[in-house]
Amino acid sequence: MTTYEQLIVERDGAVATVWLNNPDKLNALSTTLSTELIDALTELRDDAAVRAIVLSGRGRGFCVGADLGALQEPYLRGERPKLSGFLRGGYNRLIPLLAESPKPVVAAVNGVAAGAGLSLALACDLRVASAASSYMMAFVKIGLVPDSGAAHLLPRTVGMAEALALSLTGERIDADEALRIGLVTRVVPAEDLMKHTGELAQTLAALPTRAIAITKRLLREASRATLTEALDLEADAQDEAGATNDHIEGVLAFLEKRQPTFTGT
Ligand code: LHQ
Repeated sequence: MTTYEQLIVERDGAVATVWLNNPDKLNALSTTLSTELIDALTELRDDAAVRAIVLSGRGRGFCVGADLGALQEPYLRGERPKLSGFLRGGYNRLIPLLAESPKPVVAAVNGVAAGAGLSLALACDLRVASAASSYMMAFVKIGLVPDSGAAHLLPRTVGMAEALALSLTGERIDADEALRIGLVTRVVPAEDLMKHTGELAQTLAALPTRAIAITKRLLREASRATLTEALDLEADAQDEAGATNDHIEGVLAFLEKRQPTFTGT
């Protein structure tokens, strides 16, 4: 397996856990970290033995977005680099590797998730929150706008009213408030975070992986479709799912009153 400078990838059976590992800066997305994350997620996407992914941060932060330290010198020199190039070359490649991953991706949010770090969490399918975590649409605090998918993902996750409130104020909210507005799926004590998330990921990894991939794609497509179009998308997707070995296994196991063994095929 590849080794990284600011990333740790661990395997436990069919579950891969990806740790952001730039703890002194609360896992700010240095160029190294975001490049390594793109490489690791591409490798995991293409590895059939991996059937669920967990994303978490080492130290007291989950991820605080762009490494602002890298901007100091150019800004002090009076340079005004175009930020679109930075986004298109980096985060815009990274975010789909999470949001459109064919495998279920669980964020284990251990600490503060700010700016593009919150976007990373939003791009995961499920967000399990440590009671010690916090959330901040930090962009406005530095005169920027939501990026790395947050403009799309946040209103779809918490609704437009809460998305506007978080985005316009840059207010930092705690895990309980995040749960109340639907930003996270579950809050657990800090010391239970990885145990709880690991069990959840193992459960997901043992489910029909192809059906999960198709479900993720279908929900994305159907949310942009009319009802008539969605019914059609569902019918086509059901053909795909119905052609998997796991569908046959699921039906036969039910009828034979036994536990199914899904292979992800
Ligand atoms: C950091 C960072 C950080 C570097 C904490 N960078 N070191 C797109 C296009 C192009 C450019 C810019 O950005 C983007 C997308 C974005 O992500 S924009 C949003 C960028 N992120 C932020 O603005 C968040 C900045 N950080 C904070 O506001 C605070 O650190 C929070 C509220 C997240 C946490 O506060 P505390 O818990 O009090 O921790 P701290 O501020 O003491 O930070 C600990 C260390 O981490 C500290 O370093 P030091 O050497 O002093 O111990 C910080 O400088 C460093 N750090 N965020 N983004």
